[in-house]
Amino acid sequence: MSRKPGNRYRHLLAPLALLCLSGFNAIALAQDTSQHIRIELGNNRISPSLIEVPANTPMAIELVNIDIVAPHTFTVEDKVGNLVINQNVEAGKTVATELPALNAGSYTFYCNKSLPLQKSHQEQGEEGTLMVIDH
Ligand SMILES: [Cu+2]
Repeated sequence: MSRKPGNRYRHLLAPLALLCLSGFNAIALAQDTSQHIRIELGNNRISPSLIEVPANTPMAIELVNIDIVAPHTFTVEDKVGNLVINQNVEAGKTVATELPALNAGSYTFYCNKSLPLQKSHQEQGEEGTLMVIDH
């Protein structure tokens, strides 16, 4: 049986590509407003789970709901519990919006959906950390 050496790892390429596409890179860094941040909602997570943005700078964000059934939200509260953003995204849809300028600090982002008698989406893993950094 002969095997071409070049084909040896071909079976690994598709899974690797999928990992990359699925936001396996867990950190999004945005240096300035010329960039926008793509954020995926669904499958019991929000990806990337760590997002870093500059302080006092509104940032364009693209919210992609990769779930084909359920709506999800991208929700951020400030330190006293006021909503900074609470954007709903229907199943399979993408919403382009803006993360408002924020003071430096660490914020939690999460999905605020929940169904009766089930853990909330946040409790199921749909959350992450937004680091707002002074420059
Ligand atoms: Cu959700």
